[in-house]
Amino acid sequence: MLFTSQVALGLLAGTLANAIPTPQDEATTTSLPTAASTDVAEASEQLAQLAEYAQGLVNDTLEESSSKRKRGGCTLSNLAVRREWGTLSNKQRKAYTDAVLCLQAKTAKTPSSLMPGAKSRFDDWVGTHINQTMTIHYTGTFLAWHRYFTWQYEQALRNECGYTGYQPYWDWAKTAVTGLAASPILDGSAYSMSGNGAPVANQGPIILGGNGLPEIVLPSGTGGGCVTSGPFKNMTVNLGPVALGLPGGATESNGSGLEWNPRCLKRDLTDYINKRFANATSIARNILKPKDIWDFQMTMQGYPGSGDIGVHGGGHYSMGGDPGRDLFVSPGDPFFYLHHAMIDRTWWIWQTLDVKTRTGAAGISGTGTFLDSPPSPNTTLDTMVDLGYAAGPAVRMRDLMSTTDGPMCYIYL
Ligand SMILES: [Cu+2]
Repeated sequence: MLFTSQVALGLLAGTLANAIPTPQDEATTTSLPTAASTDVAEASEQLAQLAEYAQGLVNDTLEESSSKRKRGGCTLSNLAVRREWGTLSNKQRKAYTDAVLCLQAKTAKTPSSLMPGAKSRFDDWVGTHINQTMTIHYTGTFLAWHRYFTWQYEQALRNECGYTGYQPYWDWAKTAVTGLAASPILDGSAYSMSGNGAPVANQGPIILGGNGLPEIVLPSGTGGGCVTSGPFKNMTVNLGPVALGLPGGATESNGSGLEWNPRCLKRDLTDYINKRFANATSIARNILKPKDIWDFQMTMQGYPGSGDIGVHGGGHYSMGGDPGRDLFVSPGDPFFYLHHAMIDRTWWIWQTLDVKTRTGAAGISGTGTFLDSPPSPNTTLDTMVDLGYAAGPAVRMRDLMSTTDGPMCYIYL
């Protein structure tokens, strides 16, 4: 979607002018909420305000510097806008799922000698995530790695499958109100991301933790079986499982997860988890409370021992199923990318509240290993992020700290 810069300026300015009641507030954070409301309706309002602030700030920044970008050349005329699923037309929704099906029908780039189970281009992403799981979660790279991963996936949909839109996102706050299965994103229609799995009776609870971490017991959901409707009802999951949490507390694995293990896509939609860990209040709190990146990313993933799984875990586990409950294989459910776009959007909003600090060296905290075990060097702006056979090139952390000042150029509405 290429516009002349004047048209794009007009379009975006129009959108933002509608969203922001008092233009003089655009450049200041003083009118923004400072603490999350425990009332979810009020918290939703706060989130809308914060998102509008972020949009306004990026708009102003790009407007000022559109003729002399330092890096990347991101301007209002080539800015991609990622939208919430519910705001897309049926045609736009289908264009997205068609592109995902296209990626699943294309041959993998990963050599089968390295990963026999990687059958499709879609699997290249799953395999990369499996291979790197222990160095991209609870690490300094967590947010940036998943930002780049999702962005390259979006690029593949566009460049390899003719998709002309951008990566949509799942607003957890919306489904926490409507219920997952009733939302346009998961209602199982031809214009959804497919819906729940077939109901399985008498499922036990989900038990997280182990490895020395305290247990968290969560209820299972209303599905549990194979997805039966929508675009992904015939989808085959090829890779994994590696660490699949099953109702009742067992964990299932198939060695490294890299062998071919064809099976259906399962989901187990669990509204309780969505409402408890990823409602509007949880999101607003995650944006407003943490003053440094360590607190921000730990709140998001859940401080071990706190009993909280954060909005990141809240999203993954409210989806449930296989590979949804598998930390290693979770990108094998195409819904993963809508979840991680929302993770990225939350980080993006938080970053705009103090751009200089939060997109620079002080915006990184952590090391190269899961909870620093085994101990490893600190992640820095020069740490490389490499997506293996999914997509290149490998880039430095510094290229991933901003969505508009570097190789990427997008915002969220
Ligand atoms: Cu991940």
